[in-house]
Amino acid sequence: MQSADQYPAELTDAQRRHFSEHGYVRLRGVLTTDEIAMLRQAMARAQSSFELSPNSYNVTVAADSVWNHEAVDDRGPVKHDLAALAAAIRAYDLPRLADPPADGGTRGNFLLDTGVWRRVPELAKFALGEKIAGFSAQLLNVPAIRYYDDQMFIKEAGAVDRAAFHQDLPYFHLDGNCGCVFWIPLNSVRAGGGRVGYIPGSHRWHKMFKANVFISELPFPGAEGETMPQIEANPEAYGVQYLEAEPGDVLVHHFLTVHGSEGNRSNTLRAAFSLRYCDAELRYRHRPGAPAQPQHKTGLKDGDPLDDDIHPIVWPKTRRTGKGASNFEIAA
Ligand SMILES: O=C(O)CCC(=O)C(=O)O
Repeated sequence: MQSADQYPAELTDAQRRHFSEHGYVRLRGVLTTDEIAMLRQAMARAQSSFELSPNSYNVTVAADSVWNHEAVDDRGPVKHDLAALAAAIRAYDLPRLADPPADGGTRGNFLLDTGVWRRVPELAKFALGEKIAGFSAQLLNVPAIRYYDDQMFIKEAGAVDRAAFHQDLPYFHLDGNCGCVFWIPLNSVRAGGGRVGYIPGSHRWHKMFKANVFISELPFPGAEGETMPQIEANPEAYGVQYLEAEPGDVLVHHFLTVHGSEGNRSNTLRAAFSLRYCDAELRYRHRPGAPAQPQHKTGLKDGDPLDDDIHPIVWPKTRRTGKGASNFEIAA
């Protein structure tokens, strides 16, 4: 088997074709043991400073409050207005999406944080480095790549909350769809342990769906786009593909690919970083209803270039000027 140390910077035609046709691809064993160790260090640092983040959430605790009709802890002005979200969720009476807990298992938390690279130098070094940026350029087939942002998704043992099916673009303030997300697990992810599931070809549906509140199919108030079909009710009809993964593997999906995740019914942690890259030419476009991004630049108008410090150009290492929106060339 090929060692990740010798993993070619060049992706294979089959990998690029899979991404183009299906909207996702699993890159097996692409991270070295040193990279995995470094990312685990980054994860530990991110967790130990979780409370300091302007947009970290204990999703399980927040969801418990909402669905138990308790007051929600709305800490700090930059976080989501959880009280308003709670009111909307209760008004629509939509179920919380969760898998049944395993018999005798502990109950864990689903922890989410955004923009982790801004306070965790190990993650910044990796995310802004050439390896993943180079893969992005090949998958998106564009000459220059910008780092958009990241999220950290931790599902502790017994964190049975699911992530409702969604596309990522409706959460991003961008004027084109040419981007991809690298989902990097730091432990083995098996059936029932929090796998991500993708709908093959959904990036070619030519649809944008409303961003949802993540653990329920309720769209964010004011979100634009179509209503997401009820995929959870009938995953077979959509051909959902849940992927297992090992440390060293990286799953990549397109900004428009519909995906969601299982709860973690296992007795081990499931921790992943999700790194987002886009065509360097993309510009700002305000996305009504998308969650606030307290670490992004404020006051931008539609069509403004993105801020190079907040969304650095990572491929190649030279600066370019933006020429406007671009869309991924989708195979017919
Ligand atoms: O890690 C998860 O459970 C969800 C991941 C996800 O939805 C994403 O990376 O966009």
